[in-house]
Parts: sequence; structure tokens; C-alpha cells
Amino acid sequence: MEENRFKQQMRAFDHWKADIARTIQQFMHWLDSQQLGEAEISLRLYEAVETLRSDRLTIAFVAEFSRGKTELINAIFFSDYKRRLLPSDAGRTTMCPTELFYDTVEDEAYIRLLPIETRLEELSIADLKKDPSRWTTFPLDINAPDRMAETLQQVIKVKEVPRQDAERLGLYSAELSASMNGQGEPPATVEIPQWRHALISFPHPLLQQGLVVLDTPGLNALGNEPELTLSMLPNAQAVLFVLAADTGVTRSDLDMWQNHIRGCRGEARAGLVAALNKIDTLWDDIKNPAEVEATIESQRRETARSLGIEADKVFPVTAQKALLAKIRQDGDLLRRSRLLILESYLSDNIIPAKQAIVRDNMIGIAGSIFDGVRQSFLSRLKGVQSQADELRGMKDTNAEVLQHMVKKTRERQAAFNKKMEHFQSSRRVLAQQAKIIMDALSLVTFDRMMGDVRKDMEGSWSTAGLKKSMQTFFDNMRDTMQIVSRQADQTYAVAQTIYNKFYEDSNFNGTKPKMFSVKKYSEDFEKLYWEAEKFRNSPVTTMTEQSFVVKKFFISLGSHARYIVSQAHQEADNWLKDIMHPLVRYINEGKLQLEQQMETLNKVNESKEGLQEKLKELEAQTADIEAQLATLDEMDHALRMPIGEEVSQRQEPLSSVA
Ligand SMILES: Nc1nc2c(ncn2[C@@H]2O[C@H](COP(=O)(O)OP(=O)(O)OP(=O)(O)O)[C@@H](O)[C@H]2O)c(=O)[nH]1
Ligand SMILES: [Mg+2]
Repeated sequence: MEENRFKQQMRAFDHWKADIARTIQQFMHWLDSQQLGEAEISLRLYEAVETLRSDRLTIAFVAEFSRGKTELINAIFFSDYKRRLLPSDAGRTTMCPTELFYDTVEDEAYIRLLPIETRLEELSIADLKKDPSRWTTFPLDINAPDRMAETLQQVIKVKEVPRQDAERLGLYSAELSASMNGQGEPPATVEIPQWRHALISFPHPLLQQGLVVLDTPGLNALGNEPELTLSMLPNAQAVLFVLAADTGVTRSDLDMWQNHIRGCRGEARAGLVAALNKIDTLWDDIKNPAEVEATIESQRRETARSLGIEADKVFPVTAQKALLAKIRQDGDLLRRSRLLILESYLSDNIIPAKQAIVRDNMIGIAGSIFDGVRQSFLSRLKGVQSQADELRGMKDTNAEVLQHMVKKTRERQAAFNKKMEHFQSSRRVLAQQAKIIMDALSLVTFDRMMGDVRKDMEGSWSTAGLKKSMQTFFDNMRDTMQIVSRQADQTYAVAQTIYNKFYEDSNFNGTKPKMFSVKKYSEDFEKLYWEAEKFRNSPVTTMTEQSFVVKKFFISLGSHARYIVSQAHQEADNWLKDIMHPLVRYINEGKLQLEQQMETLNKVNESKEGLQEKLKELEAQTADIEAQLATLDEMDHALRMPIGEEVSQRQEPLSSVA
């Protein structure tokens, strides 16, 4: 059977990342060989390689219970194991959000489970992930599939607890239960999931190449764990919403879609796909294939209409038959399951979109360093060439003219030093401005603000309290972004003045300081705001007034906002460190050139042979600089290679890049 297209694309993506990582490493060595490997730059490039290495592509599966999410995951990704790897069964099966990935640091197969009781704590799941001791870990023996499948059954574990405990954990509400099950005596005990979250590290090639699959439980898991909707789903490259052909689009499917899914992908709904699963229930031996086809087509259109998306974003499939077909290597059944159409869509759209983001990011980091280095090489080349020209013109110069030239060079050196003084004092102004920006974006400031908002909210964990606090919180964040934006503009203006001062009477041209924009972060906050508004107004929240859920929600909100601020802080910090870089490099070059000029003049002063000697030296230098520029261009070209055109001859995975 033809190799899964998704796998091919993921492998190509992995090789592409390896190529880029190698180019960056080659560049780092080259910088060292040219004595240009400044610590700051090396660190940034090193981080870029690390980013590539830890890059992950997440696909999340969400739906009401029993729509076939887990079966779909088994069929798309894990059919090689010739069995149903993750537990999938009738009724509620998956009890906690489950992330499948590969832990390249520990390099081990395991399932790690977070006890449900951690819901009582103030830490978010993202925080808890940093502390393995809080999780229960079971090793997975990948050579014993039966035992492994047995261990994986942990994700469906439940337990019976007194109703009060369930209430305390925010997993039971009398109002909600009554609205679903009618009035009556509240139960003494309630069944709740044993685990809150599961991490499965598994050495599957796709996962080793950076794929993360997020399986979620149906039945209000999204409402219970706000972190899913606030950060996990928005951060996934693709969200696959699963419906089932035998049930059609039910009220609860629609609620979930409208309250949690549709909005989490922004206006463009990028990466949002719907699968209409279980089309085998529409197969009918009495009908002819064209009739069956027509029924499926009409359900697809109907589904698209209910969800308000285009019909070509709805993929009719049958996960169960696809898994069976793959296990039995039955090409005809696989074709009828239509799974390959969905797989192709995922590989042709999701992977390239992700690749484009990674590429832009890498060009943003390494590309600007390339530019800066090229600039200084070009100006070095210009300096050497003009020195050589001068020398050639000096062949018949008399001592008097030479003296005059020495004098002029001394003057230029003095003028240069004066400019340096001005430069140093403007740098101090710049540093003051930078401090305002860094203070505004500091996590200490953020935590203090968050603490104040929380204090205000203490004792009123209600939707009304939430409304007020959210107002204060988002107003504060908007203010912060405004301050940063204004200061960044001013800083940029100051930097530009400093640059212009040097431009005035020199051959320094080309590189300009970069700008910094808070737009991306403001947009993130705007998205978070709408997500929060939706949560506040969602039926579950308003109906139950569960202080627990509100509190949980607020913690997730804070944790996500903190992440946005830390990202902005990081980018601003890099920007501020970089802003003067091209100029500093230019200054160093300029100084060197003037010194060399003096040295040349002195040599020529000594003897006519000195002139010839120096000229030869300059010609050799020119050739060397030109060769280095060619090397630099080659590396730059490799970095910026449009996606799809790269020729990876090495065919080694990223993990093998030392
Ligand atoms: N007929 C048919 N049954 C399917 C198909 N896909 C899944 N099922 C069955 O539907 C049931 C539910 O599948 P799961 O994969 O456990 O569903 P889920 O969405 O993960 O459900 P939860 O984990 O409870 O949220 C299982 O019994 C599957 O065998 C399909 O394509 N056709
Ligand atoms: Mg499941």
C-alpha cells in the first residue's frame, strides 16, 4: 500500500528543519572563523537551532463523546501497530485530555498522568508540566503491544467519590445535573475521571519528528478545563472537529462548536477542519454506490450548513473501516473509507502552513544577522578597495603630499572619536527608554497587577465578579501595550537619529535600525478577550454560577496572559539588544579602516617598495573578502530557500544534527 502522505510530508518537513539547523550551525562556525562570533549573536543562533529542534506541530481532536476521535487518531497515525492502540469504545471512553508526543529529552516511552485532585491547586497544567514529580508515570514497553495497550487504558480510568468531593473539584453541579437528568434526589456518590491530563511519550516516527496529537474527552471537558480552550486549542496548528454520520449534528455538537471551537481559530478559522465520521453506517448493500454517494454528499452539505463552514472543509470518513483496511492492507476498503482524502488535506495544508511560520521565524532571527554581517563585509571591502585606489594614485606622490595625507587621516580619526563620544551619550538615552519598555513588560509587574486583580475578586468568584475583574485586567493589558508601543516608537526615532548622524558624512548606507511592533501581542490579547467573553456568557457558566469553574478559568487566563507578556518581553529585549548592532559593527570597521590607512601611509613614507608590498596585501585582502561574501551568500541562500525547492541530499533526520 502507498505510504501515508502525511508521513511523507512530515519527514520532508523534518529534513527541511535539519537543513536549516545545519546552515545555521555552519554560519556559527564561519562567524567564529572570522572572529565575528560575538556572545550575544552566538546565543541567538544557538537558540534558533534549539527552537528548530523542539519545534512541534499539534493537531487537536475535539468532539462530543463517542464520535470517534480516538478511533480516528488510531487510524491516521497508529495503524502500523496493527491494532487499536488507544482505547476507543462505545459510550464515554477517553476521560482526560491526552497528548501524544515524543519526549526527546528523556528519550523514553511512558505515560504520565496528572491526578484529578490537582484541579484544586492554583497552578495551570502548563506549570505542572514543568514538574514531573507531580505526575504518576508508568513506563511503556513498546515491544509488548498488549501490555502497552493495557497500560494506556489509564486514560479511561474513573473513580467513584462522594458528591461533595466532586463538587469541590468542580466536576459536579446540582443545577447542571438537574438540567440534564431531571429533578430528584442528588446522588451520594459521583463518578469522576481519575486523571486530569495524560502525556504519552511514544517513539513513533511522526511523534519523533515533532508531531503532537491531542485527544480530548467529549462531554463538557472543554468547559471543565478552560486551559484547553484558552491555550491548547488556539496553539494547535489544526483542530479537527469530529461529528458522526449516525447521529448527525446534535444540539450538544452545535453547542460545543459555537461555544468553544469556532472562535478559537480567529476570524479566518485557519486550520479548522470537520470530519463527518462513521459514514459506513450509511453504506447500504441494497442501494447502488451512486445512491450511497449521494446520501453522503447531502449529509456533508447539511453538516457544513449547520456549522457555517464551506462544504470542502467537511470530510466524510469512516475511521473504523479505515483502521481495519490499513491493518488488513485492503486497498479497496481504504479507498471507500475516504480517510486518505482527509490525510492529504492535513498534509497539504497544515504542514506547509506550519513550515511557513517556522521559516519566517528563522529568517527573522538568522536573516537579520546575515544582513548585518554582510553589511560590514561590504563596507570592509569598500574600505580596502578605496585604500588600494589611493595607493595606486600615490605611486608618484612626493613627500609633501604624503605629509598632507597623514594630516588629513589624523583629522578624520579625531572627528571619528568625537562622533564616538556623541554615540556613547545617545546610547545612554536609549538605555533609559529601553528600561521603561522592559519594566512595562516585566513579569514582576505583571504578577503584581494580576495579584491586585485577584485580591479584588477574592470572595466573589461569580460571573458578575469575573466581569468586573476581566474589565480591569484587559484595560490594564491594553494600557501596557500602549505604553510599550509609544516607547518603542520613540526609541526607534532616537535610534534613527543616531544612525543618521553617522550617515551624514560617511559611506555608511543600507542598514537601518529595525522597528518593534506590539501588534501581534495586542491581537493575542484581543483574541483572549473574546475567548473570555465567550466563556463568561456561555450557558454552562451563566447557568451554574460555579465559583470553581470561574476560579479555574481565571487562573488559566492569567497563565496564558503571562505567557503572551513573556513572549513580548523576550522579543523587545532582543530588539533592544539588536537595534544598535549594525552601527556598532560599522563603527568598529570604520575605526579599523582608519588605523589601517595610517599604517599604509607610514609604510609608503618609509619606501616605495613598501607601497608595492601594501598594494599586494590589499589585493589579497580584497580577494579574501569577496570569497567570504560568496560563502555568506551561499548560506543565506540556503536559509531563504523557498519551501518545496530545497534539495536535501543528506536525508538525515533533525535528531541527528549534532
Ligand atoms: N460504525 C462505526 N463506528 C465507529 C467509527 N469510528 C468509531 N466508531 C465507534 O464509535 C465508538 C466511539 O469511538 P471513540 O473513538 O471511542 O470515540 P471518542 O470520540 O474518542 O469518544 P470519547 O473518548 O468518549 O470522547 C467506538 O465503539 C468506535 O468503535 C466508524 O467509522 N464507524
Ligand atoms: Mg476517545
